[in-house]
Amino acid sequence: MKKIQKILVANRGEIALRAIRTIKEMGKTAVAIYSTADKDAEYLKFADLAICIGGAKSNESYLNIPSIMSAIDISGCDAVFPGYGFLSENQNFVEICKHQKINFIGPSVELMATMSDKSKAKEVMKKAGVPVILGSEGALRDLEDAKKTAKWIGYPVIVKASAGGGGRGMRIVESEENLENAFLSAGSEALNAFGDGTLYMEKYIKNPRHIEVQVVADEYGNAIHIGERDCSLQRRHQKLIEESPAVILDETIRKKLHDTAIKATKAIGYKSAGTFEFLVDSDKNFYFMEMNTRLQVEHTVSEMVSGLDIIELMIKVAEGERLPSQEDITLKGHAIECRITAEDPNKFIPSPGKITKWIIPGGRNVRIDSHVYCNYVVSPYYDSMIGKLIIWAEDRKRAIAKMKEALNEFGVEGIKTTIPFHQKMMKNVDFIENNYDTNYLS
Ligand code: MV4
Repeated sequence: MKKIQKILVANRGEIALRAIRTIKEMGKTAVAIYSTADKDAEYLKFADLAICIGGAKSNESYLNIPSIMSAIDISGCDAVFPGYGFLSENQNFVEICKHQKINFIGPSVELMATMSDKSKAKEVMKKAGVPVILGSEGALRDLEDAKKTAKWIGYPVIVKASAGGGGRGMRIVESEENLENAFLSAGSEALNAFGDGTLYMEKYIKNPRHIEVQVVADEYGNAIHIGERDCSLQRRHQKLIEESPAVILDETIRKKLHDTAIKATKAIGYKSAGTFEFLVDSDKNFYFMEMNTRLQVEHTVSEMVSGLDIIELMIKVAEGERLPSQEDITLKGHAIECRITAEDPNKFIPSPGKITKWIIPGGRNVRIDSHVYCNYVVSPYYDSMIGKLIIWAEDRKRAIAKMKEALNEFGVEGIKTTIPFHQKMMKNVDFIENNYDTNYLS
C-alpha cells in the first residue's frame, strides 16, 4: 500500500483531537469534519482543514456517508480514521471507501461483518481453539429449541441478540417458567434495535469480571498484544473506570489470556487494532465474549503501560508497514482511566450546558484527553463524555493515590460531572481491594 498523506478524521470530540495530534506528529495532514453544533470547537483549529458536513443531529452529519465522502473528495484525502462509535463499525462505509480507493484505517469489511454477528464470532473463535461459554450451537431456531438448549446447558441461562452487544436484547433466565417471556421479549427488542431478532443462548456466569485484550496486527500475519484491561466497573453497560493490568490475574493466567488473543487474531487473519473481550468467572476461567473491530475509548490505559501510540500503529499498519515484534514491547506499571461525563454523579442523567470553570489537574504521569475548555458548551446531541483522566504509576496503589489527587485538583463549574462519583470510588474499600465485579453498581 501507498504511504498515507492526508487523513480525514470522521469523528468529533476528544477522539477527533486525539487522532489529529498523532496524524500531525507523523508529519501527515489532518482534515477535520464538524456539524453545525460543533462549529465553534477549538480543536478544529488544530486540523489543517475543517469542513462542515451537516446539521447537529448525528444522522445529518457524523453518520451522513454521502456528506463525509464529499468532504474526503473535495479535500483530497487518501485515508479516513473512524475513531469509535459513529461510522467505525459501519460495513457500508468501509465498502464505499474501498470502492473509492480511500484507505479505511481499520480492519477489512469481511472481518467486521463476521465479528458483528456475535453468535457467528463465537463459533469462529471456538473453531480457533479459544475457550467460549457453554451455549447453543449458533442461533436458536425457535422457543422449542431454546427450551431444549436451556435444559441441556442447565439454568440459569442468558439469551443474547446475535446482532447485539452492549446489553440490548439480552435476558437472564433463572428457570424454564421464565423462558418463553424472555425469549419473546429479547427477540422483539433485538428486532427493534438492530433489525434482526436472532438470538443465541449461553450458561449465565454469575458476577464475572470483564477483561479485554488489546491486539494490533499487520497484513503480513504479525500480531502483537498490548496487555489486558479490566473494565469491570460499569453501569448499565457504560464503562466508568478502566485499568491495566488486570490485577486479579496471576502471571500464568495472564500469559494464557494474551497467548489466546494472539492465537485468535492470527486465526482470523485480522489486520489493524482490535479488542478481544472476555468474561472471567470467580475461578479465574476466561471465556471469549465479543471482539471489537475498532479503537476503543479505553485504549489510553494500554498506551500508558506500553508507551505506544495505538493510533500511530493503526496508521502504519494501514500503510502496509510491519509491526514491531512482541519482544520489543514491555508493559510496565499501572494505569487507570476515569471517564468524565457531563452527567449527574448520582443518577447519571445528562447535564449539557456551558462550562463556566475548567481547571484541570497536571503533573507527572497525569494525562487528560479532552476537547473541552472554559466557555465550551456541551451539546445535548452527542455522547456526554467530555474527557478522560488517565493516571500512570508504578503500581495500582500508587495509581489510585495519584488519581485521588488529580480528581481533587479538577475544578469544573456550569455543568454537573461524574468527578464526584470517581472521587467516591477512589476511597471505596471494595474498589481499593479489587473486590467487585460487573454487577457492583447495579
Ligand atoms: C454475559 C454475562 C454473564 N454470563 N454472558 C453484557 C453485555 C454483553 N456484551 C454481554 N454481557 C454479559 N454477558 C454470560 N454468559 C454477563 C454480562 C454482563 C456484563 C458483561 C460485561 C460487563 C458488564 C456486564 C453487566 C451485566 C451483564
